[in-house]
Amino acid sequence: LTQDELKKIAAYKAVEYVESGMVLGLGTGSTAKHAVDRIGELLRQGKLHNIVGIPTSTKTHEQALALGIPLSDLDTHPHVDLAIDGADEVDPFLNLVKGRGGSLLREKMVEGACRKFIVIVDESKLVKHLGGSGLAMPVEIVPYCWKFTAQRLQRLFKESGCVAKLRTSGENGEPSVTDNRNYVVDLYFNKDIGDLKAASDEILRLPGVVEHGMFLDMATTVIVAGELGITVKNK
Ligand code: DER
Repeated sequence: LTQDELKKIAAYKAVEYVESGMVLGLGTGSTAKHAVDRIGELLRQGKLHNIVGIPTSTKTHEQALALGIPLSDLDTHPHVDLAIDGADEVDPFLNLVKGRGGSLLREKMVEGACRKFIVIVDESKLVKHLGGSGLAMPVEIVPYCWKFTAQRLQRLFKESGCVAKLRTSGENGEPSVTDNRNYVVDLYFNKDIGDLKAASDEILRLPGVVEHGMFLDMATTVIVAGELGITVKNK
């Protein structure tokens, strides 16, 4: 099975938890895309009805709109029944790294407002510790004096050999800009982050920081699709 087929299997399994009448947080990324497609399909087939979707990015907003999924936002629906979204890393305690797609702020807002948050991953996302895989841990920051903020982030985790890199897009290396008109600094650790809560607090205390990609104690269920089948992990 290809990685995308595994992502689709996990996504379809998660949509089985969707009931008619729900207000749904719609995730962002290649795995969540399958879940949003599936919700649109079930609505079209009349197997689901009066669903309201709260998209976690303009990209998901456009996808859901094209599928005819009725959309709203957190101002109108401050309490969300269920969110389904992917993740970049999942540790054994269901803590996540998210945001490599750059949507972490709206994802964390929507998923933080949910009664249930189902994470859908293929087995390659499972890690022992967050941040140790050498992949990026994203931090959304304001554009003003981004170098100053990036330096302060890097210094925070000096002993973890942390390197902070501004996320750029396109060939001319312009800074990537999020849906909220902010920048993203990716933190690269050469060993795992250790005390996640302490790291989270220290990052959020920096005045130029908007939000980071560690989703601690937020997932209620993680659905993992692997070669040997589907595993459902509950908090
Ligand atoms: O950027 C994000 O937060 C995405 O949800 C990411 O965590 C998972 O993206 P993927 O499903 O394309 O791997």
